[in-house]
Parts: sequence; C-alpha cells; structure tokens
Amino acid sequence: MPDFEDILQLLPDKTQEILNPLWDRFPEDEKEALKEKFEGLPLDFNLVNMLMDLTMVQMKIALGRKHRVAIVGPANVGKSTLYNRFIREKADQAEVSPVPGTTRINQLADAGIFGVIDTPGADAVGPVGEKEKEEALNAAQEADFLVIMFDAIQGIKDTELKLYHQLLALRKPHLIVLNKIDLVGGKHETVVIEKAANNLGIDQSKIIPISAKRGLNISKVLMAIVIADPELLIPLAQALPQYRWNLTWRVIVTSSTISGVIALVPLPLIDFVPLIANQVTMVLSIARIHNYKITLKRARELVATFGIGLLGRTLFQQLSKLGGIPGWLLSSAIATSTTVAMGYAAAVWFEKGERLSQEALNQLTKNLTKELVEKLKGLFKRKPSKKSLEQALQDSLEQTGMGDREKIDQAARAETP
Ligand SMILES: Nc1nc2c(ncn2[C@@H]2O[C@H](COP(=O)(O)OP(=O)(O)OP(=O)(O)O)[C@@H](O)[C@H]2O)c(=O)[nH]1
Ligand SMILES: [Mg+2]
Repeated sequence: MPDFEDILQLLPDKTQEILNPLWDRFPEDEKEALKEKFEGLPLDFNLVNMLMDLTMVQMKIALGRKHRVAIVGPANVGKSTLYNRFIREKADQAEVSPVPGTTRINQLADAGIFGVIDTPGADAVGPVGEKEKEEALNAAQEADFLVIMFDAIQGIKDTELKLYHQLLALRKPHLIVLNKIDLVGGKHETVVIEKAANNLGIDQSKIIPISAKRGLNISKVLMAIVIADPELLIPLAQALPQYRWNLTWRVIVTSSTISGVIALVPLPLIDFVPLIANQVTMVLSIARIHNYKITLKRARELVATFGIGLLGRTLFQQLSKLGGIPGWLLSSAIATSTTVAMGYAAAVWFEKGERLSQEALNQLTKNLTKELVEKLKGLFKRKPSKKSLEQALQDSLEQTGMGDREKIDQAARAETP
C-alpha cells in the first residue's frame, strides 16, 4: 500500500518543492491523520497528480503563506520605481536611476498583503546582462504572481516580445503594465496602448497604463493583483467581512469542480477518499477565510458531521433508478453539488456557529444536482475529457448565480419543483 511519502515522490518537482515545506510545517498528529487519508489511494499517477495540483491551491490558502509578486521586464522601464511604491519600510528602498542596469540582484520586501520582488532588467541579448537576466527569470520562476512591465515609449519590439514569451512559458498568473504613460501625450495614449496590445497579441483591456513615477493607476495594479489571485483575497476578506462570501464561493467553486472531475474516474462511488480529502481541505480554507484556525482533525469531523457522503449515495440511488442519465454524469454532478453543499454548510457554521439543517442540505444538493445534470446533458453527448468537464463545471457553477449569497440561501430553502 502506498503511503503519503510515496505519493509525494510521484509528483512533479515543482509541486514537491512547494508541498515539502508545507508538509514540514504540519503538526505531527495532523501529518498522521493525513497519511491515513492517503493510505490505500490507488497509485494512478494522473489521478493523484491532478488531485494534488488542484488541492495545492487550497493547501496554501489553509496554511496561509504570504504571496510573492515579482516585477519583471526589460532594463530601465521603471521596475524599481514601482517596487518603491509598494514597499512599507524605507530601509527596503531600491535604487532608481536613468542608467539601464541599475538593479543587479533580486530584492524582496514586505508590501503588506504580499511580498514584492524587484528584479534586474531581463532583456539581455548578448553576454552583457546575461547574469542579470538569469537572476530575474529565477525570481519570476519562484514568484506566485508576475507584474510584467514594459515602457510606453520604447514599445514592444523583438527583444521585448521574446522576453514576454519566456515569461508566459512560466505559466504564472500575471498582469501587464505599460509604464511611463505620463511621457505620452494625452491624445496618443490610446494609440500607444493599442499598438503594444497588438504587438503582444493580446486585448488592450489586458494592459494597465501606469506612471510609477507620478503614482498614476497604481491602485489599479494593486486591485488587479488581488483580483487575479484569489489567495490574496484572504487577508482582504479577513479585514473586510463583505468579501467573505465572495471568496468562500470561489473556494467552493474550485473544490466542487475538483470533486466533479475526481468522480469522472469510475471509482467506488461518492465517498471515495480523495473526495473527502478534497472537502476537508475546502473546509480548512473556508475556516481560514472566517479567521478560524482549525485543525485537520476538526475539519474532518465537520465533514463527517454533515453526512454528505450518505446524502450523495442516496441521491445517486434515487436518480439512477430513473434511468436516462449516464453514470459518469450523475456521479460527477452529485460529487460537485454535495461539495457545494458542504462548503455552504461550512460557511454558515463559521459565520453563525449554526448547523445547517439536514433538510436545507438535501434541498440544496437536490436542486443543484438537477441543474448540473441538465447542463452537462446539454453539453456532452459522451464522456468528456477531464479538462472540458472541469471548464463546464466551473462555468455551470458560476451560472447558478450562487456567488450571490441570496441565491444559494434560496436554493437551500426552495422545494424541488
Ligand atoms: N517619466 C517617467 N519616468 C519614469 C517612470 N518610472 C520610472 N521612470 C524613470 O525611469 C528611469 C529608470 O527607472 P528604474 O525604476 O530605475 O527602472 P528599472 O526598470 O528598475 O531599471 P533597471 O534596474 O536598470 O532594470 C529612472 O530615471 C526613473 O525615474 C514613469 O512612470 N514616468
Ligand atoms: Mg531597477
């Protein structure tokens, strides 16, 4: 039987790199509990891998590592100037000068809800600046988020484009800023942005024009970083309660989609171990959003209390008797909706300390399962790939409108017609 260490070994290096330190920070008894969860998990590489990749995000939310945002781009575009806008301590200040190549090494500083990294210019073409480029790419590789900066006057030429593609290849969430927009005359601004977008092959709405020097649109950059990266919303949600359901819903959508995809693999039905592991991590994340630090054991108890597994099995039996619904579709829809119900129950629990009634849970699960079955039936004539199912589930969940709290409250009350 595989144990957790065996499973860790199977993962891609990058994932291991992130997971290992997290694993080390787990208290001993929680490690044991988690190991237990993974015992007997079939060593199907794809399944384990997918589960891990997807739950990674949740793990990070649950444990709350501070995110790192790297500012990268060619030399002299104004990276250090922007970095200086984000830092909190004067001692972290970076040197700014009109001479290209001023910054030689990466520099990390605290920017409040995230860590910000200033990097050297990464546009070396010959041997000059090669070391700096390597340094910058390393920072980008290790960062969780990239602010890719170009210069409004220099524009996007071959070197910039090449760098852009290199950065894209890292597959990091990112945003693109066009700095020194103050140097472009007002009426030329649109043309300059349009041209940059064309050269990069992206929509112009994807580019934020800024002036790091004058402080223009810096708050837009901040908001964009936070919105593009749900994990950064956590400190915000803790500070501003009105964001809590919003963020909780995002966590629920991610987790429920994972559940739906896991259930696509023919498995010993709805209460299969990875599903529970996934729901437990979801509950941990939701707890954290509400400022509770609960143990893994407590999260597991909560998941067990709500009896979601049983609910799923009953529903599966009822609906499969009706016929006309393929097994994969039904099991995926049920795994998804039970996970949503679990997430909702957890949210109510952490908000009010109230236990959601079994009736409300049933109602929500039934209503949502029906909705999902209809949607999936309309979309797929045969069993889809994991990727397309993932997308479809995510879209369908968003379309339910339950990101709006009233909508999900209502679905938990309404009778199934
Ligand atoms: N007009 C204008 N100048 C800017 C702006 N941002 C930065 N600069 C100037 O551009 C020059 C380079 O700025 P830095 O912040 O050092 O640029 P960098 O990207 O860190 O440069 P390297 O470290 O050499 O890669 C300095 O003279 C800044 O004052 C801006 O928004 N508008
Ligand atoms: Mg610099």
